[in-house]
Amino acid sequence: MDAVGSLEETPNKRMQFATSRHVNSTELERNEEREKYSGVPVRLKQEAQVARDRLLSNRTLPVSRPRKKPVRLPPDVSLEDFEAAIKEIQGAIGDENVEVNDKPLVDGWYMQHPNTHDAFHITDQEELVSSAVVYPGSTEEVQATVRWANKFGIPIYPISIGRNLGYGGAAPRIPGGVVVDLGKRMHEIINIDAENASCLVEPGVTYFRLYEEIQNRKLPLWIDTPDLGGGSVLGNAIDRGVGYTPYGDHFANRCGMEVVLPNGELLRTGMGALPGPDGADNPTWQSFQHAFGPSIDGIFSQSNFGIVTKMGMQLMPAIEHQSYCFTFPRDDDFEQIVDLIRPLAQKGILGNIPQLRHVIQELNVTGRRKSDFHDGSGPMTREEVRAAAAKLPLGDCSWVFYGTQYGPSASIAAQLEVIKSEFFKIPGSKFFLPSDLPSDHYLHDRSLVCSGVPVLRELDWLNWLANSGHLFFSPIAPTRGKDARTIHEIIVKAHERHGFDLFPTLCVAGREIHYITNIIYDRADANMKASAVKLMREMIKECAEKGFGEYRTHLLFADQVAGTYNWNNSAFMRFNESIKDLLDPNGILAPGRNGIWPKRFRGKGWELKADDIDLSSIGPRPEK
Ligand code: EUG
Repeated sequence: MDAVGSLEETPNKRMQFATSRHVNSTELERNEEREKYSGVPVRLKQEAQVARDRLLSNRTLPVSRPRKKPVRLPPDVSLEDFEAAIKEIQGAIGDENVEVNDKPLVDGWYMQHPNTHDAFHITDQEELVSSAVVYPGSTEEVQATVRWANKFGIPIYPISIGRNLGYGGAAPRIPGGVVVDLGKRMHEIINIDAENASCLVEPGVTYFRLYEEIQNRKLPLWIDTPDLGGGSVLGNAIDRGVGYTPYGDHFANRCGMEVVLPNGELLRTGMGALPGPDGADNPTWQSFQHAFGPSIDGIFSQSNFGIVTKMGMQLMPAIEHQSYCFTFPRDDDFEQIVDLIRPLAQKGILGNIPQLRHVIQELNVTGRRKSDFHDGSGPMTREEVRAAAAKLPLGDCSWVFYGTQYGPSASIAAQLEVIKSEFFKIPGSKFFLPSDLPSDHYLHDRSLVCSGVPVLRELDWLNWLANSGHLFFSPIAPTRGKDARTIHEIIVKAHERHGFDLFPTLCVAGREIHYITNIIYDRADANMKASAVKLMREMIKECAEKGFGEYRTHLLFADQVAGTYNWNNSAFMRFNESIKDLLDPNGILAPGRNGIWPKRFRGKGWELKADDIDLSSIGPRPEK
């Protein structure tokens, strides 16, 4: 594993550390440690190098700048108490496993991502920053960290790998919170059970590593990976991320969890609650999700009720597969495409969750810059997209459907005949296999992802603008043409109002669509970032008015999104708050994450609501 390249471009970067009081290891040593568990596999080294060089060549911002402000302290904690707290946690888990965040912030790139702040800062880079990072090395040390946080009243924000990019990355919601980076020292693949087709992993196990390990052991098993392979298997599942084999619903394919509660107590869910013989883990922990009694796993997903330190995942036996795509000529074919997908998906004829993309993504997934296709500011026109798409392998079209079928070849052939006969009802639609397209076409990468091989291709989007950051808007709509059109029109108009290109990727299941849009902005352009905030705020609001809500969101929009789930006087949030206050009376565990605030912070001005457009300073605001 390799993090691919150093970002060391400013020769005097080390000098800027002069104000630093606690430097436990140098930047380089840290990178080496990280490579071991969080780097790219050898097979992707070359590709990663190319991706990195291309991204950095499109960066005009310096690698880092001197910090404008001193270390951001946790709320209500004096410098003196903070220093005492740091000493104490160093004593508990080792000096070298605690770092104060007083060095220049480095956004890095996907493989060398920061755990100090949001690399894709949507507000000022120094706003969503931690005061320190701690690296527990065991479940016991996670418990010790939690007890320490309770003692000092310090908010802690656990991350697994921290590549939740587009949703806030590794950043704490409260500036000055302490990031608990679990991945660095807790990255064991505890077990791969070939017969049961399952694994048990710690937070720091990435898709890349799990995949490589299964290949090394020559096991006929697939993992399920999202579009990018550097994330945490456990972290993505508890954030309810999505992949593209038949096991694509990651949280649905979990099996058994181990959780440190906010009071430091340790809990196992599912069959893990029943001790195995002679102190061993329960033999059916990774076999049966539900066990006996209430199913509580769900409350540890997209919450802040516990720190998941182990998770079981079911793995899919390897099988033959065939990826393909269809193109559709007109923007207005959209409704009919969605209505054709619905029965195919409900009947299980479509093999995975397919992606329906607008043709503009054929441009940006080549890794080329917007400026290659468009002069000046403002979004690309439809004519410009058309002219550029005409020169690409799929040609001038509007929508592209990327699907994959699974099973013995005769079965795949029969499935494809059914699917073709449906999609060919749309005049002018075309069908492509990977063999019909050049070797660098995106369909070849889809083919890998849809058979559980983690890749990096989707990073190429980020060359669109200089210093590109991105933010996902991720609402759920019914799989029905007219609903899909309603949501699409809201999103189109909002993007037009704010001058952004629209990049829709729809993950279409039988009953619902994850409509993912990737808002790309220049991190050096404060106005564009402010516009992206307004765009998000308006889309969340307008979609909610039609009954469409987000499945996941960036830290800074979590309050607004959570606030839209307000049926019956916000019964759902009141229930969450009851659990939060019961489990975490001191409010130390990830306050504000997923919009859940503990009593200590609730209603004290920390919430960022629909009308909070100015995010230039994150902290308690006067109540309006
Ligand atoms: C994507 C999909 C997601 C998500 C973020 C990005 C895909 C991008 C289905 O969920 O949350 C190509």
